[in-house]
Order: sequence, then C-alpha cells, then structure tokens
Amino acid sequence: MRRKIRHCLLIIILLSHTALKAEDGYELWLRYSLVTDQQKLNDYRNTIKGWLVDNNSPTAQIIRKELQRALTGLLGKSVPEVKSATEGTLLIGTANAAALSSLDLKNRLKNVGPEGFVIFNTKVNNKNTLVIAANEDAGMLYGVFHFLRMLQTHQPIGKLAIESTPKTKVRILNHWDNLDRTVERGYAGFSLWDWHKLPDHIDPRYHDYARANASIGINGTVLTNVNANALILTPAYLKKVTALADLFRPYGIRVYLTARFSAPIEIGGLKTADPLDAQVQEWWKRKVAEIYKVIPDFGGFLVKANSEGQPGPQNYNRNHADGANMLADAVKPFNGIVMWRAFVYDNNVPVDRTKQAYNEFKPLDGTFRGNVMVQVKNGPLDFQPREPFHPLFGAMPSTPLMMEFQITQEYLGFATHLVYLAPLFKECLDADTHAKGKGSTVARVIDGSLENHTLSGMAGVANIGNDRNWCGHPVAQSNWYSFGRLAWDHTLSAEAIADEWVRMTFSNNVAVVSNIKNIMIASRDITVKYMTPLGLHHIMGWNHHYGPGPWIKDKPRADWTSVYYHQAEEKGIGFNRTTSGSNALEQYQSPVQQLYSDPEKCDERYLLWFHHVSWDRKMKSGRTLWDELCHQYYQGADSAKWMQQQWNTLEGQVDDAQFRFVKSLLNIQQQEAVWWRNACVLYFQTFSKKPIPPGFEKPDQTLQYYEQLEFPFAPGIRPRW
Ligand code: BDP
Repeated sequence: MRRKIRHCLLIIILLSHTALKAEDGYELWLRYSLVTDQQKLNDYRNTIKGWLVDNNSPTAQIIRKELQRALTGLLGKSVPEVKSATEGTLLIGTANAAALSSLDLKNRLKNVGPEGFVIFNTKVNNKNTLVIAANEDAGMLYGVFHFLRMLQTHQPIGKLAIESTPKTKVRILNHWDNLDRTVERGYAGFSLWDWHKLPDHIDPRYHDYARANASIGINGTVLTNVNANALILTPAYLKKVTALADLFRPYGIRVYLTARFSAPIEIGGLKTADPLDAQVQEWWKRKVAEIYKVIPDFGGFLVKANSEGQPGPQNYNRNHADGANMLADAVKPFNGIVMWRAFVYDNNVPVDRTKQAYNEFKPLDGTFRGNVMVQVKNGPLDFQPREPFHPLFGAMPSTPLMMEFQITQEYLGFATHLVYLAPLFKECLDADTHAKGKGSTVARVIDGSLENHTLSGMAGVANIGNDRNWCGHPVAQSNWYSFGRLAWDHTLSAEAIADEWVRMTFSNNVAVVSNIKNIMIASRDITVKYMTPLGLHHIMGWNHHYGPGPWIKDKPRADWTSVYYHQAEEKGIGFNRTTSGSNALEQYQSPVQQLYSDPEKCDERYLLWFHHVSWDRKMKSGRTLWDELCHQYYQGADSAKWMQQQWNTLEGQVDDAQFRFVKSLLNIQQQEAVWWRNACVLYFQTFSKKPIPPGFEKPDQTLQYYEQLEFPFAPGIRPRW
C-alpha cells in the first residue's frame, strides 16, 4: 500500500513538473515524458522491470545513462539495473555477451552488419526478457534508441522481432561553421563549436548533440565550412578537433574536416597546391598521418574545390579526379574517405549553370579512387524550394555518389518559416532516374544498391546552432530528425517520420498528432506556392537570400541574378532547357528526358524550370499561365494563414511556451508569405501586363516599395574572405 502511495505521489510530481515546466526545446525529441496511455504504461512497466547492459565499453556507459534517464521519465519510476536476467529484464549486449550466450546471437545478427541491431522478446533462463543486441557497440546504442522511440511513441512491445540495418553507410552532418563561430547560412545562432575554449572546456552541449545524432543513426560530422579555412589543419586546431572526436567516438560518430585545397601553400609554406606535384602529395600525406596519430578513426575530408572562388585542381590545369585522388591516396592507409563535392561552377558564366556539374563530372566517371564519393546536391541548381533531381544521379555508374541535402532552410524561410523538409527529401529520393530501367531511383543510386557500391552516404547541411533549441524554429528540429531517419532508411515515409517526431516532441494525443502532422506535411508545398510556384527558381533576395527578389539583375555574374533564371518578358516566362534552349534536358536519361521535354507532359510543378511558355498558355486547371501563377501565389499565402489557424487550435494541448513561440513564428511566416506573393505578382505583372484575377485582394504596397527594402543584417550571410 505504502509503495502504491509513493508511486502515485511520484507520478503526480512528475506530471505537475511536466505541466509547469515551460519547455525550451533543448531536449529535442528526447524528452522522455511520462507515457500518458495508462494501458501502455502498465504494459511497459510489466515488461521492463529491470535492465542489464552486458558490456563495459564507453558506449555501454552512455547506454546506461540514457536508460536511466529515459525509463524514469517514460515509466514514471526508476527501473533498476539488474545483475542477471530475471523476469522482465531488458537485456542489452553484443554477440559475445555472456548474459546473451544462450540465444544464438551470431546467427540472428548475421545480416545486420556493424551498425545494425535486433530487438526481440524471448525467454532466458525461462524468464521473459526483451533483448537488444548488435554486432558492435554502435549497433547496440542505435538499438536502444530505437527501442526508446517505440516507448516514446507508445508502440506495443510484447511481440518484437525487429532487425534493422542502415541503408547508407556514411550518414553525416555538414556544418557550415566558421572558426570565428559564425555559421554560413545558419539561422540558429552561432556555431556549437567553441573553438576558443576547446580543448580544455567541454561544453555539455557536445554530449547532447552526440546523443541526438546517435538517436537517429547519424554517424559522422564535418565540423567545418565547405568554404574552408586551412587553419583547422594546424596543430593548435587539431588538438581541439581531437577533443571533439574523443567525445563523439563512443556515440558512434566520426569526425571529418573540410580540406582547403590551397592548404599546402597557406599553412605548409609550399609554392603550389598542384595535386600532381610530389611535394604537395607528400605534404598531404604527412598532414594526414599527423591527424590520424591523434584521431585514429578520423573519417576523412569533405572538399569544395573550384567552385565559388574556392581553390582547386583546376587552378593547375588538373581535374577534379586528380584533386580527389591525391587526398584519397593520403587517407587510404587509414581507411579514410574523401567526399568531393559536385557543386561546382566555372568562373566563366556558362549557358546554363544547372549543366555544369554534369559537364565536369560525368566524363570523370571511373577515374576516382575507391575511397572517393562524389557528393551531389539533390537538384542541379542550388537547394531551391523545388528542383527536379540532379541529372548526375544515375549518370556515373562507376562512382559512388553521395546525396547532399540542405537541412538549414537557406531558401525556405530560414528558421522563421515552418517547413517540414522530409517531403522534399523523399521527392528526390523516390525520383526514378531510369538509369538501369524502371525503378532506378535516386535512393538506389545513393545507397549503392543500383551499382553494387560498397561506399554510400547521405549528407545534410546542418541547421544547428547555439540557440537554446538548437535549430531556431521548434519544428526545424524535425528536419534534422527526418534527415537522420531517412539516411538510415530511405523507405520510411515523410508521414511516418512526422508521426514519430510529433509524438516525441509535442504529444501522443491522437488529435494533436494528426493536427501537427497535417501542418507539417502540407508546409513544403505551401512554401513552394508562395515562393517559387510552377518551377520558378532562384528569385530570392540578393546575397542574404532573404525574401523575394525576382528583380535582381546586373550583378557580377549573370547566373547570380534572378532575371537569368525566370527569363520573364512580355510574351512569357521560364527557362528554356529544351533543345531550342540550353538543352540541359539532354543530361537526363530516357524517358525522363522526353517526359520533361514535352511541355504538355511535363509535370507542371517543373514547367518553368524546363520551359519558357506564354502567359496565355492553357494550364491543366483551365486557367492561363498568368492566372495560374497568381492563383498559386495567393493559394500559398492563404494556406500560410490556414497553418496559423490549425496551430491555434492546439492551445493548451502542447507545452505553452512552445505553443506561443510557434504561433509567433507562424505569424511572421504568414506576413512573409504575403510579402513574397505581392512582390512576385507585382513584378511579373510588369511583363505579363495582365490584371490580378478578380476576387484576389490587391497588394497593399507598390512594387517599388518591395524593391527598395534592404536587410543588411539578415542572418547567415556568407562572410567575405
Ligand atoms: C549556396 C550557399 C553558399 C554555399 C554554397 C555551397 O548560398 O553559401 O557556400 O551553396 O553549397 O547555396 O557551397
């Protein structure tokens, strides 16, 4: 009886604590709040009476801490660590764990590789137990987080037979963080890495960052900006990097760095960085050996070369493979890899920037070393709200291609707009390249299964900063989350991921889950509509990329302007990428090429991406192109209002501080959606010379008003070097 009372008291305390504590988003999706479904709670309590981690590695210590924290929160009572398997023990270990020796684990684990895991109910010593097992430590950690997610989302745990293996090998965040702690295209404060105080001061946030990543299977982090600074490779900075690498190691996370191609000159005192120069090769070999001496599991390098002013092999009349291979040879003896970016464009403005990566890389297929991956952005231009998939996917069969998604919302409303990106990620992953017939999806290119590559990877440009809630917008956390989940398993649906995330982050209440999920799922299309409908692209503000700027012209490069991309004129609008235009369509394989080439068949969501069409063109809706364009802009802005209304119904059902924060951001988003709509419609109207269709409210400002707006301090601007 006394125990029962104590129990109830604990629950009341926990409940009131949760109710009173204003959440600040710091805990991400790892809040571990008390299971609210009473039946499930009883069930979980009966099934998990104690736990045992039969392992003493640093990873096992992390697991112990996580279990204590999670089970106390979720079950409302502390669940003891036990010495041997008794009734209701959660048993955790690797294949050789003594406590699991009766279970034929070798066999059960034969297909899951070094990072996969199994979870199943079974009897040990005739007692009902639940087992989480893996071949290696990291798999054990991933299995535990998977299991905790099941509790967090109120899944049944009575008959488990789970086997999970990641679909891509390198699941990695790319931090565009500078050594001065500014973050290029970062909207959540400054860099997490406090270089000045490292290596002596270890910010506790580093641990929480690592926990969050491990919970979604992210196993690598590139600490530094692709617009790289060679200083990171100097001994003083390598000490700091080592401290982070040591800390991340037990979480299964390897550290990678960006390599500035001209580092041999800048910090090595050489006269050249020519990749075929013996001294340069030697310099990199020595530098790499120096790194591996202190970081034995250093992952390797990410390189942006000969793009946007970055130095590279072309400075010495060498090609990308020459550059990548030189670094690859240096890291090879240590099992390191090189991720060489395909986001390149020439100093000479080409006919069409979207063609450049393919033109430069496709001929190099087959010439890269085995430990090189070419990292390709999801679309051929630059992380726009909607792009067709990059034509390099499926076009370089002999080279493992890695996906690069942008999690930070550089072109999607920064950290102010609620935009759930999983639908964008999925749209690209599920696209069919037809490289080897139907079903040759981008996902199968990048997971290596299409061409049987052993290396595979997915990179996400991080949206993480030192804001208390990590990502700026509370819902932006879902983009970090869904990136990790999809890198682990690209077959998951955007809906399923949103479902998990909402349950863990806000509430398991069915109505709340469905409401927030609806907003999230709709948000990307809504944003495309009020920013860049019908295949428009690159019409954002100059340099900072904040807000609309379809009028941007007369800049140092034509392909840095907006007019270059929308090509609006009196007769029509859109970029002609067919044979009568830039012929970028030739880079797609059949039948994708034919499908997009024909304006009648082309998905209207990409129409102005591939075609220049008349303002009077009849659209599928029956409207003219001009009317349809207006319609979509207005629909987008109206839907932003709908998101607000939906959110407002959640008052009192989610944490109040979070509720109010999102509410205020949605208000800004709605105003900015109207701003985008008005500015774009008024601007394009100067060409179409047609009225805004009846029934739509007229913009309350003039085009001149929108054009003269300036934002010198918009966040995330790329600094000048
Ligand atoms: C662009 C960003 C720029 C990055 C570049 C890249 O505006 O800051 O350096 O991508 O990916 O979208 O290298």
